[in-house]
Amino acid sequence: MPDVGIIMGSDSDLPVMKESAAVLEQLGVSYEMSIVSAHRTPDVMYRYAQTARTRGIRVIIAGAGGAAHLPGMTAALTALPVIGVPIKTSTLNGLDSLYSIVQMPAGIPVAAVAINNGVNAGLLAARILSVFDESLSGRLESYQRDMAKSVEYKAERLMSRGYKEYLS
Ligand code: RP5
Repeated sequence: MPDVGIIMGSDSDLPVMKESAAVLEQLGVSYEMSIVSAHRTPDVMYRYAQTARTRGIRVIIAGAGGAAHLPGMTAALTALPVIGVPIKTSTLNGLDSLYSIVQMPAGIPVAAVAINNGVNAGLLAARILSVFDESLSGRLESYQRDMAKSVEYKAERLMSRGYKEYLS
């Protein structure tokens, strides 16, 4: 059974949510992906959240846009950690999604990442799982080291070549 359940309100969220899947794949973390809408398929959301733990899921990533109730409602229906991804909307730029996800009432926590930041949702899920998994923790540390190296490489290039050549 996969460790992470990635759900989203619509297939229109997939371009963002695939980034969670991609980083989990890179880190060797198993996941499943599905479309579960709090408004269009509320029964499916109930079933998904209430059976997630017994199916072996340990962390849920839920992406939603607009009146983004999926992460909060999922967190209300399970005690598993839920990470919400606010999807950028065309009308309110994703602020609606962000506020819907982040303004949870006391008692029902949802971790919220930045608007459209599917990568960080995947990384946070992996970090949660790594608390009891030394090998995964090592892979996360190596991910961070690689990231630092790539920034250092860019800094050296910018310093040695100047900004005009760097940008050309
Ligand atoms: C939300 O409504 C979804 O998460 C999506 O971000 C938004 C729009 O959905 P579609 O109309 O594109 O299916 O439930």
